[in-house]
Amino acid sequence: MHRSMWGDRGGELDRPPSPQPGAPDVVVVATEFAFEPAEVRLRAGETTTVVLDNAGALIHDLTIADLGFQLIADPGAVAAGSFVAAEAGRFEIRCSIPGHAEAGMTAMLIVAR
Ligand SMILES: [Cu+2]
Repeated sequence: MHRSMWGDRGGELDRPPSPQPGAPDVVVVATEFAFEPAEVRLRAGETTTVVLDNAGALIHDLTIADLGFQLIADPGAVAAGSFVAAEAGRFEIRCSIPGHAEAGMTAMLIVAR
């Protein structure tokens, strides 16, 4: 599957991964400059749908680089996508818009067995 992780923000953005019906939802709210909750817990091997709710005034994304996962939401918009974290571990969640992670837009994904 082709998906640009750090693509050209001025151009057309690629579609996020499709949500899988019936998968549990984790809602993460983005504001300037934080994710709420700051800790997301999942089970390894389960399909999970992550919903990014952008409650801020700027475009934000939710990027889990280690899992090749990214959602992008315009201000006031919601984006959703599903993935399976095959392995247990801790994975950094960041907003990849320049300066946002440094300003506090980071969170932790904790995948348990
Ligand atoms: Cu951001």
